[in-house]
Amino acid sequence: MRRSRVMIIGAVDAGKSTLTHALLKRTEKASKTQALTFKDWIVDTPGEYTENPMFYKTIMVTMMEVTHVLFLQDATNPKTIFPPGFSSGIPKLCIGVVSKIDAPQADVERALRQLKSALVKGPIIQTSAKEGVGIAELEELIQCRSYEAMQQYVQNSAYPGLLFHPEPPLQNIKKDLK
Ligand SMILES: Nc1nc2c(ncn2[C@@H]2O[C@H](COP(=O)(O)OP(=O)(O)OP(=O)(O)O)[C@@H](O)[C@H]2O)c(=O)[nH]1
Ligand SMILES: [Mg+2]
Repeated sequence: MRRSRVMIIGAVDAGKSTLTHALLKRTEKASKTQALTFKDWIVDTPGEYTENPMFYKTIMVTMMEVTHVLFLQDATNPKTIFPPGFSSGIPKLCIGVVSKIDAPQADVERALRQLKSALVKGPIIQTSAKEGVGIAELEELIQCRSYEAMQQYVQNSAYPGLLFHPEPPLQNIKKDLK
């Protein structure tokens, strides 16, 4: 099987380039991304491309070349740029990624809510590219080539910062508490 290829989308400053370098084990520091950037098996995008519908067409065309699309949500950003159900228009394997969980002002629960709204279905993983947290697990998720395989990976993983959305309803809740 050919190697998985991913595209990373998300707001300006969400940490897309820093995550790209972490996944590629490169030590260079990220600077502002100006255009679609092909780095090995990763397509890094400028935040403006997801923020501005004018660029949607360019993004969609390039997306055809990848197997996975990573939706990056910055845990320190109260805002999200992803419209509800955004992933439904993307015929690729979508993965929600929370970035910057190490930051003091990170609000991981908020980022998870934002990604659950954007993603119809798929895994959501918490990461810190700065501290290398969740990066190995994200790499393994990217090796999975179906939603079923990703779901299985999530079920078997010991990493606590990982869920599969939508989560199954809680079992054994006593509906009748009378
Ligand atoms: N604390 C913390 N900061 C991070 C992390 N990842 C990225 N940053 C910081 O966030 C800022 C933006 O990072 P970039 O990787 O350039 O963001 P980007 O999404 O590529 O931005 P654009 O190319 O402008 O769209 C930089 O100052 C990074 O140092 C992280 O895991 N933790
Ligand atoms: Mg960038």
